[in-house]
Amino acid sequence: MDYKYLPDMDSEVFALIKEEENRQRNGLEMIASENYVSPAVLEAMSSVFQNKYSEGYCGKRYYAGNEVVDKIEGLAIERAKKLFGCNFVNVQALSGSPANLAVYFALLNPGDTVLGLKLNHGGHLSHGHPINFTGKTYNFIQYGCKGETGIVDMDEVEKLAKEHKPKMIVAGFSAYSRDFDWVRFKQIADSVGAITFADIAHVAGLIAGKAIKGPIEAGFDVVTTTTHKTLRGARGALIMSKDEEAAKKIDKAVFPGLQGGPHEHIIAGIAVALGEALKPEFQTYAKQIILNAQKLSDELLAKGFNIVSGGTDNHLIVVDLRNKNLPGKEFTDALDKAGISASASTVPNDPNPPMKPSGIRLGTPALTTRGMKEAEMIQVAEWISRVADDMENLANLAAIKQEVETFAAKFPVPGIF
Ligand code: DSN
Repeated sequence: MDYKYLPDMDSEVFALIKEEENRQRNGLEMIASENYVSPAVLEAMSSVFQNKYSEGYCGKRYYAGNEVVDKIEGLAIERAKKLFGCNFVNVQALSGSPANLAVYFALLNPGDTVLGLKLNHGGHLSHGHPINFTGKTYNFIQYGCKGETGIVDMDEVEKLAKEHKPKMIVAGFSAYSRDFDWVRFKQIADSVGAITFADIAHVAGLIAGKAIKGPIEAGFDVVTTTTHKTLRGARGALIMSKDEEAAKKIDKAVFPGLQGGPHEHIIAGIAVALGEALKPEFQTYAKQIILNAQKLSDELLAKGFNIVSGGTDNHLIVVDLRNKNLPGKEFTDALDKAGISASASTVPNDPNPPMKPSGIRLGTPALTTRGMKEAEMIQVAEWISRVADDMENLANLAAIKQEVETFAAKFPVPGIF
């Protein structure tokens, strides 16, 4: 971005923005939930929509002066409907957890029984973890992966559904690398009369880019997603639903139930990103993300790393580091010193607690946005392996960081000039 006013008006903030630009440009961003938005998305996010209060929905706002806001929010909604093939969309939820909260608040009563994937098998806090609001408010029963396979045990989902007769089944994840069997989830839910709710935050861009199948075509009732991961938009969320009755309840849950004024400048940035995702180039991007993740997985396997489930169908891999005797958190710290940003992750049936997990999660959406392809993944795997071989050696890490920086300079980051 070109900064015209900040350098003089607030040199302190400007310096920090430049510092963060350098960090993002010089390193390799492999946190699976992160990405780089386009300069057009950045511009829309910093527009004058920031100045407006617009509680309510299109055509029904509490304050005056929302005729243009109605148009931008309406545009975001129409683009989301077209991209995902859904009937109703709410674009006001501030991010993924608030979006999920709105769905529960709209469609459940406290104490209702819900099925969700365990956090340490790849699920999300908002899918019923006991320390989360969701786990404290609803009666979550958690399903997991089958044995050591790293693949969701659909027979267990069916068994738990028949036993507990949940009001809702949540299908979704934040650290899971295999295709979700949306069709079987729907069949199981239908057999016990449960509402189907999918959280596709991680893979929304892959679904939008037609690289993998999604839950809407499988007939799910409600689907939420953040907008800033593989979908590569401003940081917010979409709540998509199939029928009008549910959509009305969800709108009411978001506002006035949980939130006040929506962030219309962010909704403008989401509209721009959805427009980008509707273009054919986005489909090429989505497919390349997966090819890159699969190549990275193959390369790491060849170097003796243990990949949960043996590979990936999406944008991420979870590496079980127990055979390498490397703790996940310390390994991500070492990678960071070598210029590679990743997140520590539990592995299925992890013997260690979430704050000291046995694995790491690596993703390819951000590297793919920079134009990297399979050939570059070979090099990236080589650096990861070199860090693992001599993690305590600061000179080794500094030398890799230097190489990473020279390499990264060849791949521009959108929005950083
Ligand atoms: N923080 C996100 C992730 O990294 O998956 C989920 O909320």
